[in-house]
Amino acid sequence: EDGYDLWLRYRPLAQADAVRPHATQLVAPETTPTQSATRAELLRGLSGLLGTDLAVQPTATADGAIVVGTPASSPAIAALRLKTKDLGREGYLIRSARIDGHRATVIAANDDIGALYGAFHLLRLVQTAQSLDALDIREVPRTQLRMLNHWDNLNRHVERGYAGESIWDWHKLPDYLSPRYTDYARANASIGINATVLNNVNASAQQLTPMYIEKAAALANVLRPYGIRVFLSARFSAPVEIGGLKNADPLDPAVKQWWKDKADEIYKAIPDFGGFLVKANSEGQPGPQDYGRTHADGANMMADAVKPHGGKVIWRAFVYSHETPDDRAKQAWNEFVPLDGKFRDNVMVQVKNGAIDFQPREPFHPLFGAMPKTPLMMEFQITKEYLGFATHLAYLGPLFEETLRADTQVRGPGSTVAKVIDGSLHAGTLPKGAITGMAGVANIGSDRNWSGSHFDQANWYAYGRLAWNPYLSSRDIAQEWARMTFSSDDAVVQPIVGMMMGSREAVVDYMTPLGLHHLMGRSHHYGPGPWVEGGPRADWTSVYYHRASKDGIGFDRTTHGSGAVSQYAPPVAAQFDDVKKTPEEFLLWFHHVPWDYTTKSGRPLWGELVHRYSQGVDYVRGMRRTWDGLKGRVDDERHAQVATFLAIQEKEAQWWRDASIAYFQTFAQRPLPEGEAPPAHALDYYESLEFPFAPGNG
Ligand code: BDP
Repeated sequence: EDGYDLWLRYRPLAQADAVRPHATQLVAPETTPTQSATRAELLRGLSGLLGTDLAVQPTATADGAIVVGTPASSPAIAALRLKTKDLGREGYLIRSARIDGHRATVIAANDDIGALYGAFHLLRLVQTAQSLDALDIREVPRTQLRMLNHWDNLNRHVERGYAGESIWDWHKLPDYLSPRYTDYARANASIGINATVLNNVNASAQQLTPMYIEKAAALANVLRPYGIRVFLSARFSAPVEIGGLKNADPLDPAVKQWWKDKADEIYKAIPDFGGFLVKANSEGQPGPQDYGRTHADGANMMADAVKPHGGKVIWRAFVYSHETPDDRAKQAWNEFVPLDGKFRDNVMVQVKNGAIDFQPREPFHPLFGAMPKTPLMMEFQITKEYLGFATHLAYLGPLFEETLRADTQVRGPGSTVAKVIDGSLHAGTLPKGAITGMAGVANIGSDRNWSGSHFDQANWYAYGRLAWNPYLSSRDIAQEWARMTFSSDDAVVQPIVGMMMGSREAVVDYMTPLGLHHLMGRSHHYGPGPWVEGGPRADWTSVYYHRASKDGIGFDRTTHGSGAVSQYAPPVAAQFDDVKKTPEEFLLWFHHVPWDYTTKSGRPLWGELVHRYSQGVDYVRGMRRTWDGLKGRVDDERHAQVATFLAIQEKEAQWWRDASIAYFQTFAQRPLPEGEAPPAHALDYYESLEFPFAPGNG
């Protein structure tokens, strides 16, 4: 197996005998493309899993029928008079029922897309060997836009991509539609993803030219039956670059008209086009501030252009100014909070999970909860820019979950980030009909296994499941995924889930323990670079973030330091302001702490730091042992690749530990704690390593 089939492998199931009586025939309409996709998926899945061919019937004539549809598409479902009304367009019911006197399993929805989602759910039940007796399932997604952000360039280079080239073969589009696009759509629909931004946020204006609109339209046609709407990243200066205008000032009538015309042109080609994603005035990208205007001026101008077509504008809050020398962690809040309530109702502001940049661990972004009148969309990074690229096994479910469960306390205890994202926390203050959503920076590429490694598929999967329901547990998701992806045998699943659940924490330990952050190699972010200093911007260096000196280490963001803590609600601010109350995982994020500060373990800070680095490496050794023990129980091809990647991970974890310890010891000026091995090389060796061809760089 090469991993192409993802979690939709549909290999013969050990427990097939128990399921077969529930899958004797299929009653499913086939008059629309979505209905055809639903029927085809059920036939493919069930015949693979059960080794039987289901008879497709117009009505249920025997026990064990699977009956799928909407009240409009299926007379049998209409006759059941199920309460489908409050399911919306995408929700569904799965029920054990009697139809014409026969035992049946019913998948019912209001719309074809809900039925497709229900079909994938039923397949998941079978794949994970759950009983199909007495089913009574009701599912409605908690967020409306569940979106992937591809950071794919038109030349197929993927920014921060570690899985080969872009999946989009722009050159051969619109004529050649790779079958991969359909499999991409199936995989996404299986986890409820319903939107995709095809191109990089560092956008090329070319994407909006007629030739590329036509190519995007061809992709939209493939994705549409699976409920996936296409969005495009828009370059703010496009009116100048491809429109021949003198400027891109959002208040200039000619600029407004240009975007209106552009929107009309796109909607002609893609009637259900989702809208624009915009990165503006961030990291050198053009934006409204170039003309003395605000983010709201820019977003609203574009929102007005897509509004007549039902489009959205998703405006990113990942901004930090070129001029401000202030703590970078504070800048998005400073720029956006004053704009709360000033955006059009079809604008969403997309906020990264943390205020710096997709680090192995960050406290939740202080914007969550701070803009009660603006729909905020979560932005997670599925691709592992800062977590070891494709070769390190790091299951991101716990990272996503930790952020979603974080308590902003803005409306008292229990004001979780998940409740900000699903709109429930600010239901009274958000604009009427405000949209909710989550975005994940995709880890998908042209590699045969899609994500560059077998285990990185789990991050795509977990992201989708949490976008559908931000309250799910990452452990449950790991169980599901491992069963579908590797084996339904518990003796395989449990060790794999065990490996996965601690894997992200291990990366934190061997890269950036105790709240350290942004210590990766300069610009490519491969390997350790705590010594990185100088260059164009202080906040692109490591020394800016760790601030190590003879007296201690860490970034003082308290009220005595940068004051970033004050951007959180008072109870959270008070907690982070107090070194004793700050959770240890954020210690050096918020505090500059002396080397002999006593940590919770009783070890002095220096000893604790070294201990964490070693603990991270040990965890990887443990994963290798566990994985070796699964040889012969997982197919050889995938087993061998994972084993090799784990060996790479151990080597690189050791490199991270050794280089970091060698570097920080020059400040701590203390011996290594007893029993800790010295770094394999001297510091200058680590500093001398260069990786000009590391993948994924901008
Ligand atoms: C950083 C990446 C950079 C992206 C930027 C962004 O290093 O390549 O362009 O975020 O999100 O994580 O815009």
